[in-house]
Amino acid sequence: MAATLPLSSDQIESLNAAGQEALRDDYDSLGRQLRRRGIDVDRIKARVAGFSVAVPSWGSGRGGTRFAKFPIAGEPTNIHEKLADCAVVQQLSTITPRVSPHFPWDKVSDYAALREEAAELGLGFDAVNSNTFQDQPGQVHSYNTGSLASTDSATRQQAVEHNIECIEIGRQLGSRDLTVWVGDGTNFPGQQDLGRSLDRYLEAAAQIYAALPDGWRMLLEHKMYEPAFYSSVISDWGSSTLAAQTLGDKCKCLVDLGHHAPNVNIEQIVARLHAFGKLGGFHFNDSKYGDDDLDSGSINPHQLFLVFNELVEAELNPRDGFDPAYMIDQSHNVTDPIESMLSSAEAIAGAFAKALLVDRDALHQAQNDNDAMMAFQALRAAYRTDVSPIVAMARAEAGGAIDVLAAYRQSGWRARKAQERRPVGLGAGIV
Ligand SMILES: [Mn+2]
Repeated sequence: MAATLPLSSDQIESLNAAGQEALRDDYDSLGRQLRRRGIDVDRIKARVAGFSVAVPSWGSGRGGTRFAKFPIAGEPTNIHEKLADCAVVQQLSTITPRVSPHFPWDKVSDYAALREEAAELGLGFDAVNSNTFQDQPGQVHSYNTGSLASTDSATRQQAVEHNIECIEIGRQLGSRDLTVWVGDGTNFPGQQDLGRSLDRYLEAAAQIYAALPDGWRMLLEHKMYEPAFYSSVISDWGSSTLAAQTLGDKCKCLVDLGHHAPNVNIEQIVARLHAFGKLGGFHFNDSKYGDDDLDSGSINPHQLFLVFNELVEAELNPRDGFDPAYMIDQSHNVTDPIESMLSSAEAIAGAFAKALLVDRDALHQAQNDNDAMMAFQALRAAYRTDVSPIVAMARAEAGGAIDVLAAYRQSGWRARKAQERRPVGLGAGIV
């Protein structure tokens, strides 16, 4: 099907034409530098061109905190407008070809039509996300006592049925993963029995697991705190792994960068989960103090690189079908969400490219020799390489923009949408 892309290809091409010569110069220069290190720049570029990361439908809107959300004019207010904005990100960046939908936020009456609408925009669908962390209008049982781990059996059943409905919607959209994150937990010591709440969660989650179609996976996303501030039922990768192991082979863990205590060694968690065939997905973002959901690579790009270093190691040593679902998961509180997703996609692809530059033989040799300094230098040499010409060249060759932000701003997309779309209301808005 011929895609009907949202932006003018001519405009992108003419902007690219102006930057083509400088990019070629930088790319060739980097190519010479890498050749001296025994690396073929075109091979790295081909790997970057083959890389992709999903964007969440809700990421196309402004996020907020529990205090406030400050919407911008021209924000999307329904799944159709969200898809259009995600298509802009894909057209310019060329590495975000799939959208991860969220229900009930993205509910429509005809999912076959929605799938077609996305395909016409050059998009497919990634993991389906269920939502049992807030109540919806007309909902019979409140999640104020929790969802899958609620003490109320009817509430647990409602949460199970919602997840099964998400699987059914996902089947129609062409998804193959269900991501389950629950806000269940407590705010007071003693509020719930820590053991029995996990028992209830596991019993309910097993009912969802039993409904998984062939070829589907259930991804458990852990989160240390918020909305529960004393204890979360699936608080960390330990709880997540134990739950995934209890539920079965089709259940994997999903690591969200921001869902850990400050300074936790997340790259090691990646390695551990992979070692047991339980790494099912990764959510990219960044944080300074807690689960800030800041833009990927904006605070700690070195950590992002180290995570990708483990993902590349994992890919080279596959166990139990290494095929993690990658997604950007951030809250865009002060930027145009499209610009944040463009900038983040570039940061993520760059971290992947740097991880590909690591001299694995040198690294492994130094590790075997217990040469800490040279092992570190193998990583350092890759990390300090400016890979932006590789990422930009891969993008331009795929029809994207050399300078994604300049191309987006020149397109006037948001100003046009501000005329066409209805305004978003004020209010609190945790994404
Ligand atoms: Mn997440």
